[in-house]
Amino acid sequence: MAPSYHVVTLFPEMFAALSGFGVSGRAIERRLCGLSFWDPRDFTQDNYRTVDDRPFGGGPGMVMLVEPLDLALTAARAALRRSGVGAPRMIYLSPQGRRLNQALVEELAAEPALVLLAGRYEGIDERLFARHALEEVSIGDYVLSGGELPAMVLLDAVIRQLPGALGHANSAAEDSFADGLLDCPHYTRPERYLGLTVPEVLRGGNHAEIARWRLGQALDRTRTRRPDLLRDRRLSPLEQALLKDLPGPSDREAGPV
Ligand code: 9WO
Repeated sequence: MAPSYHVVTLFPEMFAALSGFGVSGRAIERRLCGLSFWDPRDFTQDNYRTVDDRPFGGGPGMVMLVEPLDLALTAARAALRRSGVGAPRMIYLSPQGRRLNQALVEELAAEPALVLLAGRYEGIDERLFARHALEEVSIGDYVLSGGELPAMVLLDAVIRQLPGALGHANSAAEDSFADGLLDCPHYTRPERYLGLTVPEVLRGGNHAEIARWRLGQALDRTRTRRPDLLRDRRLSPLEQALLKDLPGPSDREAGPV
């Protein structure tokens, strides 16, 4: 069965950015995964279809009502139950959460289903956490105006990992991040642009040498820009040798003038 992704959101139309374009749009079109929406407003009982109210204790802004969210999450879970999925991971996108990284993306891409909750306003009534086992996931340390963009970021990263989402010519396993390193530089035609040339090694056809150069570049960039990534990663003997041969941080080339 293809995995199914369920999003609880007041703004399902925003997800056209995910379902209408590129790799994710194609994957959904080709039924490599399902994408459905549960609008808390459809689970309100009052004439005004109220989904928010003022915070107890005072303060600015509004808080999302617990009941419409509870009913929307319960409906999503019931739909999954009917399709044979027992206890889906349920994720609330929030700056308080575990930071999203490629390891978590790969974990989530192996799940048969995910339920995502995108909040709005100042947040959700805390009692929702007593009703549902929500994991909190953050895409970075900044505040947005809602969880929809983070939910789309997570789904985009997950969907491109699904078998068949990328052409077999470039599989997700080839991504440099899959390897725990930053990407190497890329070049395409022309060979010379305003006096700027393509590294010689890439124009020769020596594929082993090209692979070695790319790995060296990826290691160099990772050491310079994200040394934290290297500290968390074991290095192969080849990688250790390449790193030793790289110029130290002191004799790096100057940037553009
Ligand atoms: C709004 C606000 C206003 C005044 C003082 C503190 C405040 N906090 C917030 C807030 O966190 N609003 C959130 C908006 C409520 C939940 C949805 N929103 C959200 C999610 N903003 N940013 C995210 C998010 C999610 C995942 N990764 C990064 C950011």
